[in-house]
Amino acid sequence: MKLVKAIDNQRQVFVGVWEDELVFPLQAQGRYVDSLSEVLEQSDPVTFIKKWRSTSGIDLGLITILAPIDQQEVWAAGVTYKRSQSARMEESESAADCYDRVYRSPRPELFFKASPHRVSGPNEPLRIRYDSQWNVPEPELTLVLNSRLELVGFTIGNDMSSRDIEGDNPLYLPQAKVYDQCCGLGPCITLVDAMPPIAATEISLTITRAGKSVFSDTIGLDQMARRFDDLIGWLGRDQSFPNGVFLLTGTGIVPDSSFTLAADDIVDISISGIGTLHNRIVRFPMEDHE
Ligand code: DO4
Ligand code: MG
Repeated sequence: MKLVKAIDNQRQVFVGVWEDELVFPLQAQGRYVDSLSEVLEQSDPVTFIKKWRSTSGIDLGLITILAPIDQQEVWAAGVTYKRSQSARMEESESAADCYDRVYRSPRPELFFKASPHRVSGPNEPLRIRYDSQWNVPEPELTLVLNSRLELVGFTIGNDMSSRDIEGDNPLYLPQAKVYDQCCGLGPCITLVDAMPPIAATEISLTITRAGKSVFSDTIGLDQMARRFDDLIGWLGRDQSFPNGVFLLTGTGIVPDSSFTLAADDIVDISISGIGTLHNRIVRFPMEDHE
């Protein structure tokens, strides 16, 4: 089952079940369910959805799909694939050892990625910081956790990253990672039961510039060096998430060091069982910030 958050042309926000070209809104006791948390917090989300799913669907063309988030925080894990470890060691000569050690340590790298207002949904712009010259998208399977830190579903995440800022000094990581429009999420949340076996799940990234593909790659989730339950356990150590939390699980795809994103590039990230997250890249000139 795939859940979306959407808005119709009357500005009504609702949560619905996505099937092919139709979305079936959830209507509980005569009102639209407009928060994903209301579903994700249920002890049995599937029963709740079956009970309140409308019988008539709305054509996808008549609504706008929003980022699948309410008030949740967004966190991310890093250096969970060999490719991320080697790319980071290359970009950060002075601190290469940090990345090697974190790849091997029991304690993973976990960092705060975004509050909801910094998140872009499908078809919304994602940004390159104006003070950075070397940028990449990071396509990441994203865990959807409720306030009890139960894994309820999966979505696609894009952990936009400024490689020159992080490479200059790892203490600049929050600036390389957190800014307006720094994180893509969507297009839907696939509930755990509907996800294909994790060992058969693939993540693909395509970057298109002026109509031509300039980068594409695919990685299997079986290449990830960490387990979901381990990451969730570390994330929940001595901290609570009253609204639930999203956890991006790290990238296994990093373009060669000669590649940087540019304004107007189109980024498509596909993950088996979820779909494709499509975004255009924007960058605002320095003058706009002075
Ligand atoms: O260590 C920096 C960030 C790593 C990261 O975001 C990733 O591996 O995906
Ligand atoms: Mg990342």
